Amino acid sequence: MSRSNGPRCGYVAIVGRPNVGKSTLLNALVGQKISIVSAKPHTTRHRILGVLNEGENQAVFVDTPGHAGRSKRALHRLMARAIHHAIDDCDLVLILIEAHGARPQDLKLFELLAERDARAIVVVNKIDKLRGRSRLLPLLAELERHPFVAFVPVSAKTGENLGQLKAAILEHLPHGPALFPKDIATDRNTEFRAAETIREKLLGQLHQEIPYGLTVEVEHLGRIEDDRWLMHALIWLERDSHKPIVIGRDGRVLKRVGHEARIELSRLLGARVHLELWVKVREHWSDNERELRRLGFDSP
Ligand SMILES: Nc1nc2c(ncn2[C@@H]2O[C@H](COP(=O)(O)OP(=O)(O)OP(=O)(O)O)[C@@H](O)[C@H]2O)c(=O)[nH]1
Ligand SMILES: [Mg+2]
Repeated sequence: MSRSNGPRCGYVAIVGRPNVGKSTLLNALVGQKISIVSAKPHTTRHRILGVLNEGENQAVFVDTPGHAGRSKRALHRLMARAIHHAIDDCDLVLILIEAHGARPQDLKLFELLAERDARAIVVVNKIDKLRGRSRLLPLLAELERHPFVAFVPVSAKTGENLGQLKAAILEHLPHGPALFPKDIATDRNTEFRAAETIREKLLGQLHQEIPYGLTVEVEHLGRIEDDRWLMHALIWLERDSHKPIVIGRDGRVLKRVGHEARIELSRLLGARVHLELWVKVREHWSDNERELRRLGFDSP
């Protein structure tokens, strides 16, 4: 068999401004929960791989943090670097925008892709929110001015049109053998996925600025019986004054977070989980590169 008609395989970066649905799309394409999702912007903080196998073909998706322009915080600088690396290292880029239209932040990303000569598919997400598909026509006409290889309207939430998107992705991947074994769905280990799951549940319960100054560290994860795991996790906050809010009156907020996290962690580990959560304060963790590395953020 010649290389030019063998299987296809490659890396596919998923980029876009915060909250457009990148992580929801990654999970929908791979068919399992790999990357956490929330209604708040800046949910994803790391580059996270998710692997899709379609017959002999393989697409390795790279979820990235939302593109937010310039920021002085070390955490945001690391997030911006994660996006640039993903664009440079991938064979194809999916640039997500919302069906309601391209915003200035989207246009900045279009420019970045053009500067870096990236091969890109525009994914117009959240079409389930549109009243009438004809509303997409002016947007599609506008997008045609840019050198994208394809435009695909989808709903990552309902799964509409994902088949067409998968076909467009595979068509634009290079020929080559699979990079990952078929039973590997992500590059992230269980501790990372567990910490992210707990952070997702916290994002769902907390409001205002607290979620941005919060991170989760799994300090211990071990099997206590065949079908039972013990997990200790630390919730790091930047301010003492945030502690009572995260714990809640009579510990109610933390209890709810623990309950929701336990259900999902049991699914992840395929066993019952005894979860202990502690809330701790370390000022300025998100602006200290050494502290960020200790907490498992990608090296700058
Ligand atoms: N109605 C609708 N909502 C969606 C769709 N895709 C994602 N969402 C919602 O949009 C919000 C953000 O989704 P995420 O997947 O976390 O977005 P993201 O782009 O990864 O966000 P960051 O990681 O913060 O950059 C969540 O509330 C999702 O449920 C969609 O196709 N339709
Ligand atoms: Mg995300």
